Amino acid sequence: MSKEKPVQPKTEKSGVAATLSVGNGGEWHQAASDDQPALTTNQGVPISDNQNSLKANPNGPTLLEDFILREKITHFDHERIPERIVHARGSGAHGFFELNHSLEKYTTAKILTEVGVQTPLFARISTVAGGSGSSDTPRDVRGFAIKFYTQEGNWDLVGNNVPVFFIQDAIKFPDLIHAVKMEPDRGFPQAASAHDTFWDFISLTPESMHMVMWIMSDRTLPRSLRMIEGFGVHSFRLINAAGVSTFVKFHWRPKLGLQSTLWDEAVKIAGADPDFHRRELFDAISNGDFPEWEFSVQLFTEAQADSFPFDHLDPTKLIPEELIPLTVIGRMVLNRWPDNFFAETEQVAFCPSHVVPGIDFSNDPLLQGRLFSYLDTQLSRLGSANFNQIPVNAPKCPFANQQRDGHMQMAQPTGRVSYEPNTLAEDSPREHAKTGFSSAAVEENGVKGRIRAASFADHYSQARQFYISLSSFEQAHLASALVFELSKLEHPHIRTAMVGHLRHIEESLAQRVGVGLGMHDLPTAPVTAVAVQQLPASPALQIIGNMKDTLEGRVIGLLLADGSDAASIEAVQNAVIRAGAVVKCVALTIGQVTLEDGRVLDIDGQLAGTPSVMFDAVVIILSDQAAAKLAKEAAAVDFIRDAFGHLKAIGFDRGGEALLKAAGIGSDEGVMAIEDNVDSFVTAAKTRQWGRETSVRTLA
Ligand code: HDE
Repeated sequence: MSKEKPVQPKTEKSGVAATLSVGNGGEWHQAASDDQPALTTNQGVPISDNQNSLKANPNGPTLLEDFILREKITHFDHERIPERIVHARGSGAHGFFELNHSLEKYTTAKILTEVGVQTPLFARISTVAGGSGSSDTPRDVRGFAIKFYTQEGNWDLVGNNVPVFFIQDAIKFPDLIHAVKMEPDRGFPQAASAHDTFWDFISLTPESMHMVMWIMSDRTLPRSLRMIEGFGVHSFRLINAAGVSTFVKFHWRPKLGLQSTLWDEAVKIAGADPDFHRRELFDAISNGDFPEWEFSVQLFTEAQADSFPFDHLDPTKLIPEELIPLTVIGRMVLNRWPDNFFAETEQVAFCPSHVVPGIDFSNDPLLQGRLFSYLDTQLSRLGSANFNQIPVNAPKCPFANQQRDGHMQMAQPTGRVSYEPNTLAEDSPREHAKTGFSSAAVEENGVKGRIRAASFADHYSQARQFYISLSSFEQAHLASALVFELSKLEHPHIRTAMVGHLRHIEESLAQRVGVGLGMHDLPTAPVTAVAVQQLPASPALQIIGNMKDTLEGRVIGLLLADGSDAASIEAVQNAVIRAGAVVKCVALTIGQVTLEDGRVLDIDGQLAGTPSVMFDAVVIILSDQAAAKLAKEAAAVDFIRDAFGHLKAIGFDRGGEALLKAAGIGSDEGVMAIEDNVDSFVTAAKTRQWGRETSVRTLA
């Protein structure tokens, strides 16, 4: 549990019955008291009637004269702004960054040198492909964008939860996104990559194979936004006081550890609660259980970079931790949900080009293109070059320049001078050579052209390295994900091309996927520019091997009914809460249940609307009669079958056991009587029962 003071959601007066009066037409008016603010137009004119438009007579036409109606409707008509072309669906929160290790040797950026200082920030975590109303749990990369409001200006670190990208050059981005978005003639699929145009493009883009391994892995099925990593992806530069620059990669690691759902679970969550991730983040922050990430850097010199078996400027490559270890330098805590979703989460405008003195770009051609794209997109999305004046985008340090006017200008500068240099306004802002932003003094030479560096030619070695680094369970999930996605294609030649690529990554993977797709012979692998290197496995890339031994942030579901045993419930509640998790009680109806000792217990969720996919592990505590009744309820049987199928720990008492039998659930290490055994249940709940998987599902 975080130590920071909890931020409670604003209290709303609820349950206060409104005093209503009835108008001539039977419409209701809510009575206002003198101490309530007057409802007004945008011009401040008080409104006497907000229920009826102005009519020529009781049954007559509405009058054009009704400026109140016209203003209200016109404003409503313009309430939407274009959603982001990518990353449209996102959840944001305020927080802070605190440095605990100075990088003074490498940079002048105060945010990275002043230990103990808390820098305010706004974070937005998003899916990529779906529209703003799409669900939270498709198989997709998560955007991980942070706006730090530093003392030296805003620094936007606009990353993803995957450390590499699909393409090596920005010029290919519109094609990639057109291919993954819904197909233009039919308008589907929404928020899904399992369709022909995506895989057609990918099959013709061998540089995307490393990213393909990541997106088909469990990384793109996060259990919670609090359980994902974040990566700056590109190499950046840090510049120190002597003007010397060092390359850097940025990493975020979640305090709660990495955790993913299974595919079947993610699909069912999307139906049960399309806002699963957003709600979970909101609840955690509202309860003072603040999400936290460690911030780390990988620092390396040009000489070290030259010795890597890949080009670090190629965004389809990562630098294994075994090669350049991570140095933890600080932490990020998210502790305040926005007051208004539109004003903040929707209007926040991230731009990788927003850097501060002491931080600079590398020549990564993808990053170079991004430096243009984001500012351009904000202009069309927010409609004005003054988007920086929107509170969530404005720096929190002083800022002043001679930029003027434009749509929706909020500032009202005074005086006759709007240029620099000048002699007429002594107190007007000036350039400061010493503290101002300077680019790294990098020498550039060579022949101009539309060129791809030869050092970018190896497309399969790191894809292979990622695959062989995974646990056997994760490898199986990855293979099954490929089978699922490719099975959706109408054009078999795309499937064939993809399996051909897999042969360069790992023959056994190609074999698994080929068999899963019903291929008799494996297709020939495509030509490669360079031989695939046999890079060593990097265990740091696993999820399962790196899960944290904790129940913090997890939720345990108790299936109960009238007559459930109070002592068993209490024992589970105590143990689970001690372990840092939350308990939610589910019953056939919402309200309360009366336990066997006569006590009443509040119920958090109605069974049909609260399936077991909402929980990390479940406990079934029922009287014999309740078990017999629930055995006839499909929702109760599904609750248990899904918990078992999703490899969750299941605890039970005697009645619970009867329901398990009725659901046809056998026993294994993760299915246990809780009597005298609550601690074993808590231990089992911290992970999935991986050994069970092959007994419930045929994996590729
Ligand atoms: Fe983005 N990307 N991107 N991207 N991206 C956008 O900017 C773009 C890339 C990322 O929560 C857009 O404000 C190009 C890599 C995040 O508001 C747009 C290229 C990475 C977000 C855009 C890339 C990202 C965006 C759409 C290839 C990880 C959401 C709306 C050259 C390092 C930020 C917007 C938020 C959003 C362009 C590739 C991350 C169109 C041209 C690589 C997290 O400007």
